[in-house]
Amino acid sequence: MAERHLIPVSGGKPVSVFSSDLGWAMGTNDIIALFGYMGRHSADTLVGKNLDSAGLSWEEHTIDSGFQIGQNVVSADIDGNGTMDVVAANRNEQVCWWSNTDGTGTQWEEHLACEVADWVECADIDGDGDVDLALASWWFDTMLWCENVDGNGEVWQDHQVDSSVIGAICGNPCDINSDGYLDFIGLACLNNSLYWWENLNGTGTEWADHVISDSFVHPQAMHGEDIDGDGDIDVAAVSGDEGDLVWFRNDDGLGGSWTQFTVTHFQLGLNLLFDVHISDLDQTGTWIFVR
Ligand SMILES: [Ca+2]
Ligand SMILES: [Ca+2]
Ligand SMILES: [Ca+2]
Ligand SMILES: [Ca+2]
Repeated sequence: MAERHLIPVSGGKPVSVFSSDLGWAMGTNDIIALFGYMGRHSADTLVGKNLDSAGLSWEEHTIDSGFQIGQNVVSADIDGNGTMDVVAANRNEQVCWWSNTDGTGTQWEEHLACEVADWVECADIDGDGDVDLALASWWFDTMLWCENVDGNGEVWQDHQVDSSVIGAICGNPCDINSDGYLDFIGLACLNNSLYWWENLNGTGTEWADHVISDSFVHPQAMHGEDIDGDGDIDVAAVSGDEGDLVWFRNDDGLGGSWTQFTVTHFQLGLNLLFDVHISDLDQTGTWIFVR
């Protein structure tokens, strides 16, 4: 049985957390927590916590105390200067990023990237070497991405992937058909469907949609990872209403055929599963996290 460690936070219940080395203690991963629409409707705060090498000592830092109704938070080097920056989306369809200006995690400068989405993940969608934003918008039923035009996060151009995703959440970039081009996975919560979109030419300007499942009730989150260790990307998903955690096997390694397996069923009541992530924390196998 794994040992459990509690990381105390002063801001109530975080709506999204992410791990990244923000530079407070070099070489150790910090935790970023976003406080959003659950329990905190004012003075929403983005905080990071400093970790010692054993993960037992934490210090709280505020990155921004004015980011309202946050939805999710991630981290990547948006301006390409070698420091890990912070990116978050909120339910006002705003996607902001904070530059870690001196690389120590103590000085942050806020930038508005776009106002078209409420879910963000970071990846080099067009393969030109800089970090772009993979986006989903519940409000606009759209999956899209924003191109980091000059590579320093100052100028962004949005590109549509699919504008008919009813109840879109979670645009997660991963290479489903193993051709070297980053594809998208995402879900239509109100259509009970999970999809992937194929990045046809590798530049993110042409996409083809493919169904993973059209009968998964009210999906809330999904994440791509090689769950069975056979070299291709599979997909884990959670249903908030049903309390189901499942994974879909990428049968042919090309995203053309999927088989659903149930991991577990949670007796949690309604709407209590919000997120799923996959990681090999201890190099002994794959762990699936839900929240
Ligand atoms: Ca940076
Ligand atoms: Ca790019
Ligand atoms: Ca691909
Ligand atoms: Ca696999």
